[in-house]
Amino acid sequence: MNREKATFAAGCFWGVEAAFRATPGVIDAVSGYSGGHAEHPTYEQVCAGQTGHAESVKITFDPDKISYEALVRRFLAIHDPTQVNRQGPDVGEQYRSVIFYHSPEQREIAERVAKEFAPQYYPKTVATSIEPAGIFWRAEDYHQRYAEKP
Ligand code: MHO
Repeated sequence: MNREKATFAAGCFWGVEAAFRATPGVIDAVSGYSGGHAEHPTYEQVCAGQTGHAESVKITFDPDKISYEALVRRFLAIHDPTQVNRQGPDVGEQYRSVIFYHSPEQREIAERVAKEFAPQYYPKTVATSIEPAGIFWRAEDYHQRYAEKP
């Protein structure tokens, strides 16, 4: 089986992880922190805005079952990409909207799809930033599969 990675930030990672886990072709989804500067960030530090990280979800998918483009479309569908440094009730830089690309091909697809979607949001603009994937810090166990907890 082929495996590829994709990383997205779209607000609180609990819901983002659950949405991607429920997407056919997704093999695994992990909640964590990306796009910041500190090492081994904790949830408390990220929430306090001390580290610059975004709550992110790293996805492993089977590209024969779902394309990267379909994942980007899913990402746009599950949150409001026009919100700046917030997502619904969650406010702060850690909730910003980001596509962390893992290859030049992913970058090209992300930019094309984001541009294609832009008119749909007019007069608002798409705030999603498209950045190279750097270090992904896995979040505390407590945050994994959080949406499945009773
Ligand atoms: N408002 C949410 C944010 C959680 S999410 C993991 C809460 O604290 O319940 O950032």
